Amino acid sequence: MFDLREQPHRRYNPLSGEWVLVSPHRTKRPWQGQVETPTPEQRPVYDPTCYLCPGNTRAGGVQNPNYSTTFVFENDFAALLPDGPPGEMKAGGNAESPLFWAKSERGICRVVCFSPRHDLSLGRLEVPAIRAVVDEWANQVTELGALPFVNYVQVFENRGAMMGASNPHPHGQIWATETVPLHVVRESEHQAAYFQRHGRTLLADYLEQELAMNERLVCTNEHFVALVPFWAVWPFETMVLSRRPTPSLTRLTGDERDGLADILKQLVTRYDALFQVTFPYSMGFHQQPTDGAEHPEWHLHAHFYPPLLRSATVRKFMVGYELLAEAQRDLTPEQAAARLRACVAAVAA
Ligand code: H2U
Ligand code: ZN
Repeated sequence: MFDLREQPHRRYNPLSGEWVLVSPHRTKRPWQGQVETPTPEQRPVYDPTCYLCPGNTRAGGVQNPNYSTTFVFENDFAALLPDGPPGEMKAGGNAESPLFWAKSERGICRVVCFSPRHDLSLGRLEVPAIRAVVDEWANQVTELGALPFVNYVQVFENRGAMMGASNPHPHGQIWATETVPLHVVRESEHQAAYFQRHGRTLLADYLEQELAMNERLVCTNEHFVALVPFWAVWPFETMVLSRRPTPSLTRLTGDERDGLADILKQLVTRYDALFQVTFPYSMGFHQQPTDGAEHPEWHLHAHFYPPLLRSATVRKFMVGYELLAEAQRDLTPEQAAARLRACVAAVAA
């Protein structure tokens, strides 16, 4: 019997069907539990040159209103457009060939400002202000998901220049598309197969066992749990799961929305404390397609994919073996969870 803490092994991701190579022998030294206190970067409350601040003019020439909570606008440089032929297939080369497929894709891209305050971030907003962001996300999913040609609404945030965010003003994006995108399709298939077989959501069963094992939990509250998944690829990757299996942000109760706001604050505050930096990441929610069907197999969750490995500047690169063969990590998910849990002192301070 091999030991997950000692020997190289591969772990299976039951949501995506992918594997990750784990090399724990390379980081056997126990971590000494040092807790760092974050020093918030100094940014002005209002920046006259920021295209997201209230009252300012955006790159496209439109002026933002003097908003006081959240503010949503159509992306001025949208990656997708709502007009065009519906899902039309076209061969790019030889019309008869199956090797040059293309399919038209319609969609809507929006930007969500989390707050009028230029100096804050998702982790530094008060819980009621984060709750307003949760409500905005849910409203957007309802509104965009109701459009006849929209089958999936992806809510996400790129945070930090390292992840390609174009501006430090707290904001995220929403892309609503005609096609259910690749990673969501994979998770749909695996959750559907599991639900059909067991009559429970894959993530409800997973969460129950994670709660019992208590090895990879980062923080919890009455309605949500944040943990480092068994199959995490990025060093400090986490997942946020609802305790009650619910397929969508739109189905959360008021109390659950408060719970989500609270867990997001707890988690992001820990990230910021870990290396004393506004932790860069891409995060986003996965939920049921908005194709009009019921999706009892879908269990709402968020993924956080942060690139940092050892410090504010030392990041993990997905290169070499990972690019060519398979994802790999040295730090185990259990070690990563312990380090994020240890940031609790800094969070409480
Ligand atoms: P990111 O920081 O995650 O890149 O999101 C910012 C988005 O805001 C980006 O997609 C849009 C960009 O197209 N944007 C506008 O719509 N108007 C602007 O004036 C500047 C940026
Ligand atoms: Zn701003």
